[in-house]
Amino acid sequence: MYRKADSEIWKGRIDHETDPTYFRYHQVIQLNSDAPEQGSIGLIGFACDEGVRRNEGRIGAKYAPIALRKQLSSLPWRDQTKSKSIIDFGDVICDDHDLELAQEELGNKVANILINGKAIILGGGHETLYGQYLGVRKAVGPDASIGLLNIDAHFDMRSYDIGTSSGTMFKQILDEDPNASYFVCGIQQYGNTTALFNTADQYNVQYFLDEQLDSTEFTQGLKNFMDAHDVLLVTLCMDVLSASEAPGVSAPSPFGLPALKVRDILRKMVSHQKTVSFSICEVNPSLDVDNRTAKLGAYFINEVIINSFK
Ligand SMILES: [Mn+2]
Repeated sequence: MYRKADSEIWKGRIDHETDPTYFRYHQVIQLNSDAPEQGSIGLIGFACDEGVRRNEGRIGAKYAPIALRKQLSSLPWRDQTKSKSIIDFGDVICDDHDLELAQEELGNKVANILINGKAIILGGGHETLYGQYLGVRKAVGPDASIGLLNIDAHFDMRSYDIGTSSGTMFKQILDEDPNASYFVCGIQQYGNTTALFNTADQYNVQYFLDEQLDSTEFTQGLKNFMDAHDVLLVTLCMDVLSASEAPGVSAPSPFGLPALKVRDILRKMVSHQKTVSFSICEVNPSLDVDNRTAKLGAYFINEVIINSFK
């Protein structure tokens, strides 16, 4: 159910052995630290696509944690503050269809990381988000208000009467947690049924369609939502991107967002001082084209690292 971080994955070009201005990620990453320093960033993988399988999607996202690390490994390390340490804590694995147990285990790992810093979760199908939420809730206690920020083409608020999946997490959380609220942007008007829009209205979800993201209403709505909560978590579902820029996902969006737009929104979300955790979900390496989606995912992870912990 768990494998430790592997130094074999963190390999790449070396321009200089000792001068940090030449460093890339694989030269600064620490593995499986027992005593992380305060203010560190912890990476934890969630090698799971059981939620995607249950949601009748195309499986393969469980290979993403390794694919994302491989793409991140050779990116230049541009942290000019020199104050961040970054630690890979390995992967929680779901091999036996027991999604609920794996999500609980991910939650425990995330809560541990949050004791000393912030947590970046390498999903996994979007069911990763539920484990991320469990970890944040465990870390901050029951009374803190949590704002869930999702960049996604879909609401992921289906009924879970016949079981939870990668399409039910936000309904699960809102049903069981009165101190959680939900903001989602990038929703595709014709990528969700009318019933799902009705569910979102019924649960007072704040949502913005892909075509509304240049408006002042969006900018102001996002700011108000972030300011109104004690703690924020951010999740990025890679199927929000245009299918041409992110082909390696279970459910591609022909009218999805451009990568630069997602980068812009992501920077706003993760630079907020209340944001403690980010997850990247739904990269599916078995459907990818020339690692395009995994590489874009690694660039987003880098943006999160650079723009948080200021
Ligand atoms: Mn999603």
